[in-house]
Amino acid sequence: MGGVLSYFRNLIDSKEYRILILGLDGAGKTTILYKLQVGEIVTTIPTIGFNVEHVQYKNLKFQVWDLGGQTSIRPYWRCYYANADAVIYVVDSADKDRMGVSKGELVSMLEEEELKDAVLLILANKQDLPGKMTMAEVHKALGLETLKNRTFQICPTSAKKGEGLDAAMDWLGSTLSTKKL
Ligand SMILES: Nc1nc2c(ncn2[C@@H]2O[C@H](COP(=O)(O)OP(=O)(O)OP(=O)(O)O)[C@@H](O)[C@H]2O)c(=O)[nH]1
Ligand SMILES: [Mg+2]
Repeated sequence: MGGVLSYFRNLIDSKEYRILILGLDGAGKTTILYKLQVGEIVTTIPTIGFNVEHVQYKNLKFQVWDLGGQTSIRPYWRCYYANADAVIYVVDSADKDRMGVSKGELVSMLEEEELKDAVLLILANKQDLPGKMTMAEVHKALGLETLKNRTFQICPTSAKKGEGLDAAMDWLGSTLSTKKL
C-alpha cells in the first residue's frame, strides 16, 4: 500500500507547477525569483515584460513567471493567468504610500475567473527596512480579512537578507501538493 501511495505521490510531485510572481514595480519580484533559483541576490533592473525560470524547490518543480510591475505593464498580467497554479503577490512593506494601489491590483487580479482556483501567497517583503509595515499591518492594509473562497497565506520576507522565503515556499509547496491529492 505504501508503495502504491508513494508511486502516486511521485507522479504528482513530478508535475511542474505554474507560478506567477506579481506585485507593483520595485516590490522585489525579480530579486525573489533569482534568490529562489540560484540562491543569490542578483542586481536587477526594472522588468519590462517578464522573466521565466524553472525552479526546483526541495522535491517540487516550478515554472516561475516574474512579470514587470510598472503601471503601463500591469494590464498585460492577465495574458499569463491561464492555468496558473499559484500567484506569489509581492508587496514592498516599506512603500506605505502605495499600499492602496497594491491592494487595488490584488483585488482586481483575484476577480479574474482564470485565477479562481489559484493558491495565493502574499509576501510582505523588505522587512529589513526601517519604517516597514509589519505583516499584520500589511494584512490589514490589503484587506485580506475579506478574502473568501481562497487558499492563501501571508509571510514576512526579506529577499535581500534571504529571510522568510523558505517558510513561505514550504507553505506553497505543501499546499499545492495537498491540493492535487
Ligand atoms: N532592502 C531590501 N531591498 C530589496 C528587497 N528585495 C528587493 N529589494 C530591492 O528592491 C529593488 C527592486 O527589486 P526588483 O526585484 O527589481 O523589483 P521588481 O518587483 O522585480 O520590480 P519590477 O521589475 O519593476 O516590477 C532592488 O534594488 C532590490 O535589490 C528586500 O527584501 N529588502
Ligand atoms: Mg522585476
